[in-house]
Amino acid sequence: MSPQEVAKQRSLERRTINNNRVGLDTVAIVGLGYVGLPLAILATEKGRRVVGFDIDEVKIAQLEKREANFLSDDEARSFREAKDFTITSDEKALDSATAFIICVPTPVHEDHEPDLAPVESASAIVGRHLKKGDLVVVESTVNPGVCEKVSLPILEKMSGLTREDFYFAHCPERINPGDARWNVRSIPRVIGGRNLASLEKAVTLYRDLIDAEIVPMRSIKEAEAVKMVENSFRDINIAFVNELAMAFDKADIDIVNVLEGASTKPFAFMPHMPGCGVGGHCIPVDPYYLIRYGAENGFEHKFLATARRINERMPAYTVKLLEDALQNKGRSIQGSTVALLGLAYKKDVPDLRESPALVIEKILKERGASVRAYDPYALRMGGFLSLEDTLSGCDAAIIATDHTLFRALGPKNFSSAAVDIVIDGRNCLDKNAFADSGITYRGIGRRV
Ligand code: SAJ
Repeated sequence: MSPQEVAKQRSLERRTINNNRVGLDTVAIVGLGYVGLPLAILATEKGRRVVGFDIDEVKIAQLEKREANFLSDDEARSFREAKDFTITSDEKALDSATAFIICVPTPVHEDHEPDLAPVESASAIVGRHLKKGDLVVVESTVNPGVCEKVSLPILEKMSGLTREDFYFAHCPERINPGDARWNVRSIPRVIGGRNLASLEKAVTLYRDLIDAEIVPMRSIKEAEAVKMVENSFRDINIAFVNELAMAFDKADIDIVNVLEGASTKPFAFMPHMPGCGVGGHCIPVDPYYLIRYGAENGFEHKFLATARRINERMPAYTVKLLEDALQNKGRSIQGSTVALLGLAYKKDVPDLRESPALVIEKILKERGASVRAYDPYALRMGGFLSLEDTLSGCDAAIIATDHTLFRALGPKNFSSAAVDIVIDGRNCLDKNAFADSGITYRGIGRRV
């Protein structure tokens, strides 16, 4: 950006530009999942006419009943009451929109290579309905450069317009599923624009939608990098405490007590918790994007790759803890019956994407155990419907997700089902309660 543009941008940071609100009254949200649906509902609350589009007709049929099991109570109520909210998989409905927000997932392939197909197809869909003067914002988490190298050319090709004819920006989503405090309305956001005009247009829209700080970045690439850094920061810090947990366990040092101690330092320490693995479609995925991006630029991200390997091995480490405990009792995994408590990738959400619990289940079955899985947020067809049913007749239990229901469990809950080994994969139980209980308690980096 030229010094004049930087100066102009600085002025942008100091003032809101209401005059740009005009022409952005009909907002289309493309992708109605964890990111897109809460944003669409918020836009309706802010008086926008909203077109919610998703290619998944089954999801659309469900949403037409104004139901979605991942919304907060407030969002669910707003969703039921929302006026001027078209929910469709019919592309034609996008013709009326003047602003398009792309909120599709960015997974990786089996080989951990980035899978940009959803972003490409969403860009093509928007491109077919793009008009002069419209705004397109990509919220999907992508590598630096993807918005301008992948999405923008597709928008131009499908619309027959050039990038000078419309506005283009990136505002990476920061949705934190299951978080009661931080949500789409309250999480500050960063935005990068293809040029200053695009930045102004996008900042104006988001300052109107979001009740939190909207921070302009100097480029789309910087905004893309911000999100990659945030999520990779989390993954490496989790890997650090997971490695510490495994090391300290051999020295009989309780990692949870140590982290609580370190958290008393009022500066320069952010606690992360060890556990049986890192799930969800963000934290275990985004570092691979950055690793790929580094390679494209001739740089090898050894640190990120190492952190990924450590976190990916935590499910197997958790099963190893069970194996050791069984062996200490002269038993083996082969032929044992194990209760797997929790399938979701994190606490109090119904989301199983990349969940470590599913990896633990797979390993247990490969090792010849029969697994009785139970998750109150993700009940399986024909599966166990209660904790008691799940535990009865089991040799051991593994807690893979620290749902509130499981956090309250104590030795009695297990002894009443004759379960004498508990592997706490989320260190969420009161370990001291297991002392003298006759039940073997092992956590990740802690034991009785
Ligand atoms: N986990 C640990 N130890 C910790 C924290 C988390 O083992 O100390 C595990 C969790 O159990 C879970 C996984 O990591 O399996 C990820 O959970 P999470 O709560 O850290 O993250 P997500 O995937 O639900 O949401 C993240 C958030 N990113 C960051 O916190 C940096 C959210 O803000 C992003 O918007 C979201 O990814 C996304 O969509 O990118």
